[in-house]
Amino acid sequence: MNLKTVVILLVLALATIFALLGVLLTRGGKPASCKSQPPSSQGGEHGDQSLVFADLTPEEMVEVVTYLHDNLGVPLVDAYDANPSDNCIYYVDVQLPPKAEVLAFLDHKGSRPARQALAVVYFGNQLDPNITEYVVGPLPRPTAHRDVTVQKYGGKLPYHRRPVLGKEYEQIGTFLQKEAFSAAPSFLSRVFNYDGTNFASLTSAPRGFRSGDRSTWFALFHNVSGFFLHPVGLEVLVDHSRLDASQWRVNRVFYNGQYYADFAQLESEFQQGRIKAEAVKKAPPDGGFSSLQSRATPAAPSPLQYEPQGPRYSVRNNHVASQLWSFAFGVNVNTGMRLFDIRFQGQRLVYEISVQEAISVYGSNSPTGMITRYMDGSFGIGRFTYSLVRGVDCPYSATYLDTHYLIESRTPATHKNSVCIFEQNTGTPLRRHYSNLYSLYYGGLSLSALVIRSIATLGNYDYVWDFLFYQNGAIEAKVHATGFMTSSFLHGDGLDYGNRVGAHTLGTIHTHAIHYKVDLDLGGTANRLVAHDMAFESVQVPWSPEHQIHRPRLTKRVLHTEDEAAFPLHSKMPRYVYFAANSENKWGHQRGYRIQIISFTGDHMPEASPMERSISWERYKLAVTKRKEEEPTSSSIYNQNDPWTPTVAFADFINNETIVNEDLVAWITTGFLHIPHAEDIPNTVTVGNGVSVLLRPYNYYDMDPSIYSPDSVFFNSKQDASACEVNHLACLPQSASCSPALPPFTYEGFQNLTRL
Ligand SMILES: [Cu+2]
Repeated sequence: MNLKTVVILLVLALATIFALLGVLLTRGGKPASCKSQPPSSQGGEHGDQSLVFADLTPEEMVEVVTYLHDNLGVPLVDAYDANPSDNCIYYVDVQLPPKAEVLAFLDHKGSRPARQALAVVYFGNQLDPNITEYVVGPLPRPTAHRDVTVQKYGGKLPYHRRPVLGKEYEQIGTFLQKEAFSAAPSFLSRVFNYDGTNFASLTSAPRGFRSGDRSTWFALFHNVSGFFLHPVGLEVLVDHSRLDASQWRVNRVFYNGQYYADFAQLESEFQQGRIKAEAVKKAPPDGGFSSLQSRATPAAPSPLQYEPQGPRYSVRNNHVASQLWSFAFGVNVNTGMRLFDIRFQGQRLVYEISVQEAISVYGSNSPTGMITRYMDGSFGIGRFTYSLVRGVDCPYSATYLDTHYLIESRTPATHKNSVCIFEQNTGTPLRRHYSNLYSLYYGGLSLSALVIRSIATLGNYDYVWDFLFYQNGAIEAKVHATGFMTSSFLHGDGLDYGNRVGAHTLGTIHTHAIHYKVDLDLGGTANRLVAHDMAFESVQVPWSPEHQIHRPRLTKRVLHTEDEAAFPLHSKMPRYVYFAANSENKWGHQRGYRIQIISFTGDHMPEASPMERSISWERYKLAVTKRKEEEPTSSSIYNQNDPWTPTVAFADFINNETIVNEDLVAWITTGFLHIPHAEDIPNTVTVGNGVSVLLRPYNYYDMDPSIYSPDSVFFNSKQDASACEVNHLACLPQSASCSPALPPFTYEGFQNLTRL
């Protein structure tokens, strides 16, 4: 080989290296940003009709508060500062118009219903203290208010049923710190190094054993990050039933398995050496095992979803629309997210779907744990719907919306980015088939869902509330539980009530149950409820009569009354229960939507319990009743503090009325048992802790409507599947090789703090 050949080979080699480098660099370079589409170019149609369901605007809230201050004729204290013996506005929320008025407006060109507010007022500064509910209107400039309490509840609302204000909790804290604890100075300082700040407390509820009681057990924890996992073993029962806080008393004290009359007795027995003090190691400020701080440094980002040509849904005011779906939404201050007028391909399927209540019933060998039956609606699922974190709580590129509340304050609070909406590709096929018999083809459709979500944090727990809309016409209401468990100090026979999850921490057994209201309207409001199931029949084989076979047979039953349509938790419910319209599909079947419940509930509470009626909705996995304006909700915020005389007892809704060709509501219970275990530390995970209700078409359409989805993929063996004209997925390298324009990360969730 001469020198010339060597030089030529060298030049060729270098050229190849540069060419390869060029290719690699281009591939590694940042692709162009995705085309941004005008927000409504791919979504569905919006009118302003959905505003009939809209939550109050902050301006409307202010108008209502101003009106009440000017017109109630009594002094009103700002609820933020109100003593139990004051009058104050507890909350103001929208008062939705009756369904008949709304339907006349939406469907029959009727006039727009008057816009009104519901104001709940505590009258503590009266001879006969009570809670009064007013409808105030018309908005935006109210001119009248009407007391609706007796009409709604059949009588006045006794004052003792009122939810506890933040101010009352603060006063209890002050009472404990300034008064109660001062009777046990050496016990507190020597056992806990108590310095006036290093305790956190958690309330229990209900607060006693009979109507009128307001005695609450508070469990004390080390005040560190994730304090729910750091019980100190000290719990205190405070009677705060008197309206004058100076008359509040400690009724009982509990420490490490023993009960004491008060702190003075505890102190005296401690000084006499009769108390076995458990040496608890001081927790670090970040909580140690309860810390949520990452234990690893960030590495490569997790997979992201993006919309190459922008969102395929749009949002205007409280209305969401995609090519297939549309609905209105709101967040009720007590019960949380609710949707109205859900339509698929323009046809209404659901008038209302809403969360009614979430309850947890606890067991423990400590008093706070064993008495706890939290009814979260009373604490307020909506008001504790906080800012969502982009990229964790919802996809990074989701649409985020603010919500507004007026509760325990004269002024509205805005929770930024507390509702998110997105379309999600689950990465699973909604349907698919590969054929290699007789003909070769493939047909499929990716499973993507339009989702609206909010997350409520109720003290220790976080509930993720989702409503999902699928391309086959199905709707799913889903809830996941996450956040911190609450715990008891491990002592004695504690392991009969849960698992040990820390040095002194008992994760206490509890149930989660959630109640949904689903007001389906299929082809109008007159619907019926039908059950289909399967039974084996024993038959002689026609061609071989000496043999018998057991043949599955379809059983069909129309459920005629509310009693027939109420399915107790442990009853055998037909596997197909569906709402049927007064019309038929192409094949002569009544058009229907099936209710499918994904739930793991067990016993809710023995009916012998004096408080069972207050959660009697949980007796039934499904109950279908005739819809009534007088039966708007299955629970009440007043049930928590007086469950012995429930303000709303759902069981009373079931009184054998006919449900054939009536406007029907399905009330659905879903839930699960939670035995906290080591892997609930530091937080319970959503995986496996989700339950849901599915509304699925059952002969409603003539075939699966997803066949019309533009996302469908089909090709056969004679086609070139890699050609863009044949298969839209083959276009992706061109049409979707863009990088999403991600908005900057922002978070404004620490601006509306809960008072503790
Ligand atoms: Cu739990």
